[in-house]
Amino acid sequence: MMNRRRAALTSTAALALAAGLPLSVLAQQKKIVLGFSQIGAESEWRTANTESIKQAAKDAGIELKFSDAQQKQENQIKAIRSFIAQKVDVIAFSPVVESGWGTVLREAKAAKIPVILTDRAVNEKDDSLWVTFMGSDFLEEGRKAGRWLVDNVKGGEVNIVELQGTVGSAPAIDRKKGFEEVIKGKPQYKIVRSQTGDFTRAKGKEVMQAFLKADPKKINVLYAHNDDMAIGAIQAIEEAGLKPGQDIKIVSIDAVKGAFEAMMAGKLNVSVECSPLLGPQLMKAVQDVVAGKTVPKRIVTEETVFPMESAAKEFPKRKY
Ligand code: GYE
Repeated sequence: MMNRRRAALTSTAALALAAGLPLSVLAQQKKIVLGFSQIGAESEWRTANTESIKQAAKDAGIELKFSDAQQKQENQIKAIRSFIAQKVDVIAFSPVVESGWGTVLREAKAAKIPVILTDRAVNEKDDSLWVTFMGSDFLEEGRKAGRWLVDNVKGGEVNIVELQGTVGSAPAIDRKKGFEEVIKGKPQYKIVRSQTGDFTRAKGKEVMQAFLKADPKKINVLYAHNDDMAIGAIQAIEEAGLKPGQDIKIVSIDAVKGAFEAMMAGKLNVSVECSPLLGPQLMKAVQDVVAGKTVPKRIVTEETVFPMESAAKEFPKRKY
C-alpha cells in the first residue's frame, strides 16, 4: 500500500511533469535532511556551537537530526551509523578525537552519503572520505598564545603549567604543538607541568589544584587550551590565596563571554579567539553539496587575539 506522503509526492511529481517542470526543480524543493553528531556540552564554546548549528538549520529550512555524544567516540559512531540507516542526505560531525574513524567513514561512503567535518579534524589518509573540513586552525591558535607570552611576559625564568584539552583531540594536539613551536629555543620559557583537563571547568580546577599543591611558588604562567579550564583554574588559584592574572599570568583560547568577564575583572590576561559560529557556513556547504556544487576541501575560520586591555570595549560586541 502506498503511504500518504508517497502518494502526495507522486501526484506532485505528476503535476510538475505535466507543467513541464524538470524533476530537478522538484528535488530542490524537497527538504534536505542533515544528520549532525555533536561531541557533547563540555564547554561554553560547545554550547554556542550547538546553538549556531540549530539556528542556522532552522533559518535554511534544513531538517536537522541532532545527536549529542556526551564526549564519547562510540556514541558518535553509533549516531553516524543510525544516520546512514535513516538515509539522511548529508552527515556532519565534529570528531571528539582524531583517530579511529576509517571504518564508519567508509560505511558512509559506500552508502553514498557525503560527510562534512566541522570544528575538529580526523587523522585519516584517505581524504575522499569527507567532502570538506570547516573550522579553526588550532596550530595557529597555539602559536598566537605562545607569541603573546613571549611578547608580554619577559625577564627571568618563566615556569609554565599547561592544561591540555581532551586527550587525542585535534585542538589539544595542535594547540600544544603551536605553543611549543614558539617557545622552542627560548630556554627561559619552560613547561614544568602539563596535564589534561578535558576542556571542562571542573577538571581545569581540579588539575590546577594539584599543580599548585605540587609547586606552590614556582608557577608564573598558566596556558589553558580553552577558557573553561582557565576559569576553573582561576577558582583554584584564588582558593590558594594567589591572584590570577597577576601572581600567575593566564593565557587561554576560545574568547567566550566568560573569558571576557574574567579579563574585565583582571583575572585572565589574554584569550585567543576560536569561533564556534559555524552554523551558517555548514548549512551553505550542505546545500551546495546536495546541489552537486564543488565546495573547498578546507574552510578556515578567521580569528584574532583579545588581550585583557581590549576586553571592556569588545565585550558588548561578542556573540558567544
Ligand atoms: O576550544 C573547546 C571545546 O573543538 C575548538 O572544544 C573546539 C574546542 C574548544 O570544548 O572549548
